[in-house]
Amino acid sequence: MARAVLSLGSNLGDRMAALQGAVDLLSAGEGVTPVTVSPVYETAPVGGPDQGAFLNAVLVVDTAGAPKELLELARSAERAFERVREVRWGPRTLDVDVITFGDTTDDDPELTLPHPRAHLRAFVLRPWLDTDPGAVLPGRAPVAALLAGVEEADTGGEQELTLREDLGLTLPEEDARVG
Ligand code: PH2
Ligand code: MG
Ligand code: MG
Repeated sequence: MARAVLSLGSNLGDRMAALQGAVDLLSAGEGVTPVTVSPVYETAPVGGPDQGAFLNAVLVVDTAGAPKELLELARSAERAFERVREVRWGPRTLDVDVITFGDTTDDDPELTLPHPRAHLRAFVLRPWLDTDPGAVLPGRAPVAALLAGVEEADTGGEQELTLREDLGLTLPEEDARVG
């Protein structure tokens, strides 16, 4: 059993429906037990073309499967929301990224672990820290220290993010889950 951290993002269509749908589909995956879901943040788009604001959150799961099985589950959730990959880092209905898988570090280009840009992104670090104040990014540093560094470096406010207290994601009831 490994604990994995997944980043969820949407900036196209019904953003909350996509994020909650991702939580539901990932939680129903074979061998997957959801642990926690973070608060939802509205975040300025980082990189890519001019595009709308994202909603971002983090889902923590325990999984009995392999990293690439979790990646495939993430992709199937993206497909369920008809994600179309057009422009790299462009607008998307749903993006699900595997951020960490236990303490695994792996430079496999298909699934680099931890996610190669996680340490640079407030939209990953902030919600992750909310789920676990003691979180550590394997091979790097505590998430709290990484987030402080990102905030300090972000003098232009490009990584601005706002807690959306009016929104919330819920984990499925235990007896409604399969696997
Ligand atoms: N995802 C990206 C690129 N830029 N910016 C924000 N705020 N949130 C994202 O989820 C995001 C992004 C590539 O996946
Ligand atoms: Mg991404
Ligand atoms: Mg992705």
